[in-house]
Amino acid sequence: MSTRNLNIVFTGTPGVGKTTHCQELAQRTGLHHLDINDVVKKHNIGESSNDPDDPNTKIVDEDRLLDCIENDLEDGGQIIDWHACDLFPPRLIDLVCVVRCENKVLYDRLKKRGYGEKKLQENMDCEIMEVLLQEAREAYDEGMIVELRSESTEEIDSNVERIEQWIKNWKKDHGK
Ligand code: DAT
Repeated sequence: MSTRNLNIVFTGTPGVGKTTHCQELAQRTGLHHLDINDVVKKHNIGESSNDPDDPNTKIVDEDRLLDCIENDLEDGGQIIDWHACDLFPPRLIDLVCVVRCENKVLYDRLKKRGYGEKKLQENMDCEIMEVLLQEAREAYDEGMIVELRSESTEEIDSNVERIEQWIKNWKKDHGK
């Protein structure tokens, strides 16, 4: 059996609430919030897209990204925060949380973030078409995937409590 600590992925369309959940969960459990945006910046592994409507979006070389985080994942104890999930090797992942949000609420959040109309529509389509949920289902066993709704602050609390309990059980089962 693997001796590493557990790793959890939080994935979902931008704006659904991944970072908010990861920060809260890291604070409560002492696990490390591995924000992939920070890794991309730190190691300078994002190429600017050529899209004039979307100059801030970076295209990330996933092989280089994995090289940067592989040791952290091998050690475990990571709460991974990223809008994609299928690049993380299943043998290093214990739970995949797909954060979801109702269309109207998501639209308002992305508008507040200053997204232009095209980027906004692309992300709305991504949520409506359940792109990240499908990606998770194609990459991981169904039993490892949890869908979490994130429209209200009460939902953040109950989601975090639920995952915290899951972590406690995992640790007990793995003698940690
Ligand atoms: P993501 O990391 O998926 O891009 P985020 O955590 O930065 O999303 O959240 C985007 C914004 O929405 C941020 O202002 C916090 C707010 N938010 C997220 N989930 C929420 C919830 N369940 N209740 C209230 N606000 C929420």
